[in-house]
Amino acid sequence: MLHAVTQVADCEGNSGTLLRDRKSTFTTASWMNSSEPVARMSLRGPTETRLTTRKRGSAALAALIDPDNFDKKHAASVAKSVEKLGFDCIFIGGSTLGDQSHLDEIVSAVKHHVTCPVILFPGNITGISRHADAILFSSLLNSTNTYFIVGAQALGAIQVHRYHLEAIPMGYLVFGGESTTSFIGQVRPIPYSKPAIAVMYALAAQYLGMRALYLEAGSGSDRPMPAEIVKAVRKHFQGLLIVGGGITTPDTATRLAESGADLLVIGNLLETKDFKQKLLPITKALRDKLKH
Ligand code: 1GP
Repeated sequence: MLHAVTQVADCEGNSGTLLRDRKSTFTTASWMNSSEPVARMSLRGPTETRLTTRKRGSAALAALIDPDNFDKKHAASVAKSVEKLGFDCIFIGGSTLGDQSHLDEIVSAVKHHVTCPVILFPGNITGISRHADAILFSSLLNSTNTYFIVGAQALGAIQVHRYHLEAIPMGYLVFGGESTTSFIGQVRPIPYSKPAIAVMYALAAQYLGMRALYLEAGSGSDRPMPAEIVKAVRKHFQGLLIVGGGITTPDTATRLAESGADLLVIGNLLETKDFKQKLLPITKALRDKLKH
């Protein structure tokens, strides 16, 4: 077939190629023209490997920093403190984040103060920063809006590709209807009384190739994830099982770890004045469990 090839430039002055034939016009964007090798997604990257190869027996801990509630100095100091307390990684993200330059500042500041992985936990395409070690490339599986299942992901994929970010494919399941995540993500919440529905979604995530699954009770929830749900999902999902929302006590943390969670996420507590005193018994309880 005969094509007329035309060089075009986008608004940043990067050139691309237009291929024309009688019936249709094909365009390639400038970001597609890189000759650098692309990471093979069938292989785990270094951050995912680090999270998945740690000693079993207890859950690891992730500290979630919501850029909307921190400036860079505060974020860096909290991240440094939680790493000292024994946290295994820092998540950075939020449901309402709009300012990407602020996110960049926070991620860079945190990266300079910790040695553990700094992982993006985006609620939308604004949650991507080139300075992170990896991104939870998540699909909000029980959203009613395809934008949160695959639309935002298609748009965000351009930047993930451009920045060579390590992508960790993850299914995201939201329980309870009271959280900001649930409202913004237009979620049809999974009822706590129906572990079978959670398992259905977990299996779907697994068969779709997702290597991580996040069970979300909602930030600040007064009803953290029930042990029954975590146990049922653990029995069926083989990948990295992340649980978060409303974890504020050593009892809740150990109950979720004993139920099979691999990684527990704590966010709200970091925003309180005496967060170190509140976190210490949680890290201690999980460490003690590891010894037994
Ligand atoms: C929210 O699961 C996380 O996405 C953390 O929840 O803020 O309640 O700790 P908390």
